Parts: sequence; C-alpha cells; structure tokens
Amino acid sequence: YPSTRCHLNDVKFFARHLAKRRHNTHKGSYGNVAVIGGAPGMGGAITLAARAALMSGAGRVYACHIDVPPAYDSTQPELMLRRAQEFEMEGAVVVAGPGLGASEDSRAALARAVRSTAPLLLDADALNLLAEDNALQATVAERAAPTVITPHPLEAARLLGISAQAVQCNRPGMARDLAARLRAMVVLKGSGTVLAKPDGHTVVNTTGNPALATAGTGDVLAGLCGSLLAQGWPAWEAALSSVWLHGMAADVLVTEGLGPIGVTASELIPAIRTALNRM
Ligand code: NPW
Ligand code: AMP
Ligand code: MG
Repeated sequence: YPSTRCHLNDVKFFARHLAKRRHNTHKGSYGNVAVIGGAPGMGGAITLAARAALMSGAGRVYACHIDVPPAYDSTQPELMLRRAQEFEMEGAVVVAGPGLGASEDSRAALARAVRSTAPLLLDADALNLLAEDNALQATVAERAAPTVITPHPLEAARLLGISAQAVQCNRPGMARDLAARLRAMVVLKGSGTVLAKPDGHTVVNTTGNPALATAGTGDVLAGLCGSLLAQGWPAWEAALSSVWLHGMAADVLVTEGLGPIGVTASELIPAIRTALNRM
C-alpha cells in the first residue's frame, strides 16, 4: 500500500506479518486480551469478541463484564470472566465497547481503559460514550500506547457531531478527520471499509460482502483486531489485516454456499481461523 490511497488486496502483505508458531512457546507468548463490555442483555457481544480473540490465536482472553459476570461462559469455557470494575488492565490489550452499555459503571470502566497504558481498541458503546465526553476525547489523543477505533457510520457520525448520511458522503475524509483528532488508527466500517492513520494515510478494503450485514459481526472484528495486537502486530498492520481477514472469511462463506443470506457472526469466527491458518 505505497500511495496515500490504495486498495487493500495483497495477501502477501499479511503473510509477511504472520509469525510462525514456534515449538518452544506457550500461552504467554501470544498475549492477553481483555474485552470490556457485556452489560446485562448484551452478553452475546462480549462473548463474540472474546471468542474471536481466542480463535485467532490470543494466548489468554478475559471477558470483563459490566455488572456481576456469570461463574463461567458455558458457550466458551476457555474464557476467564471478570468484573470490569475490578480488572487490572495493564498487561493486556483492551478491547472496550461490545455491549458496554451506558451506565455509570460502563463510563467508569471506559475511563479507566482510556487512562491505562494498555494498547486499546474502542468500538460500539465505548465510541458512543466517547462522543459525549470531550475531556475523554482529549485523553485518547494524548495516550502513549496505540489506539484503534472501529466505528460504523452512525458511531462515526456521533463522534463527529454530524449525520450518518454526511459521513457516508465523504468516508475517506471523515476517517482522516477522526484519526487526526483522536491520534488513533480509524476503521470506518461498512461496505468498502476505510482505514486512516493520524498522518492521513488512507486505505480502502476490498474484501467482504453483505453477508456481514448482521448483528455481532462488528464485535467479531473488534476481538480479532485485539488478538492481532496482543500477538505483537503494530496497530496499523493489525487493523488492516483484521479488516481484510474478516471480509475474506465472509467471502469464503459465500463461495461455499453458506451465504450471503443467513451467515451468523458465530459462524464467521471459525472461517476467520481457517483463513489465518491457510495464510
Ligand atoms: P439505520 O438503521 O440505517 O438508521 P447503534 P448497534 C446505523 C451491541 N450488540 N451504513 C444503522 O442505522 C453492540 O456491541 C450486541 C449506514 C443502524 O440501525 C453495541 O454495544 C449484540 N448505517 C450495542 O449493541 C449484537 C449504518 O447504525 C445503527 C451502518 C449497540 O450497537 C448486536 C445501529 O447503531 C450488537 O453488536 C452502515 N454500514 N451500520 C449481542 N448479541 O449482544 C450501522 N448503521 O444504534 O449504535 O446500535 O450498532 O447495534
Ligand atoms: P457492526 O455494525 O459494528 O456490527 O459492524 C458490522 C461489520 O460488518 C463491519 O465490519 C462492516 O464493515 C461489515 N459490513 C456490514 N455491512 C456490510 C456490507 N454490505 N459489505 C461489507 N461489509 C459489511
Ligand atoms: Mg458494532
């Protein structure tokens, strides 16, 4: 992706950044991911993000729930469940937002994540809360560790204080504006996801299809990107690769006759794992 705007379709680029799993390694070699979210009624979002992190290779994954977590997640017993309010964030990559909600506890957990020294991905309700809080936006812009944000058009619109339609009229410009304001890597989702860096470099993804237009696929992308960050990928490469892989997995499901109608976010996760291993 040499120019300031180009299309993202080079599988060799991603293969270069994929480290082999060496024999003498262990779960500590592949990083920790902590997903902050799962307010009551939205436990599905935190599980999808956390499962995507696990199944794309993270060593340990914590699902940090707003409110009291269940004893374990019977759909994904590998996850370690914590109460978000008590979780020590340093030492993990933090993915905040999937089903985070808007309670006082949600706001406190988000503020702690933003102030932490952890690499951070903000999605969904974390972006909605951030849109309401100018001081927190300034703190994001001052973070020393990398920050990635993954808004869909309405979340981007809330952050920019404009309509979703206005965002859609100039997607590269809006992504660049957010990246410069928040000093973050921006993933503006939707058909033809646009990625922008704070320096203005912009890329349009070419994978993906309307099979992804279903609940929970954004939560899967957030967990996948957090996982690549935890495995040591630089933020820009992690963002590019997760968007590309997420779309590629959906394209493979369509080729196999499983979509575009009725693909679920749950089914997307093993397809992402297969795409990663084939690379
Ligand atoms: P419309 O319908 O066109 O007017 P919200 P959310 C727009 C959690 N989830 N292009 C579109 O507006 C999330 O993690 C939990 C144009 C749409 O109706 C969050 O925490 C799940 N417009 C929380 O729910 C599974 C687009 O945005 C509106 C667009 C709320 O997140 C689901 C929705 O935005 C969900 O992930 C596009 N490409 N994409 C669970 N199982 O627990 C979106 N829009 O109101 O912020 O709600 O995205 O559902
Ligand atoms: P969210 O709205 O947060 O659940 O995220 C939805 C995910 O699906 C994002 O990664 C979008 O880029 C992707 N997506 C949704 N609709 C389409 C579409 N029509 N074509 C390609 N990708 C899509
Ligand atoms: Mg979402």
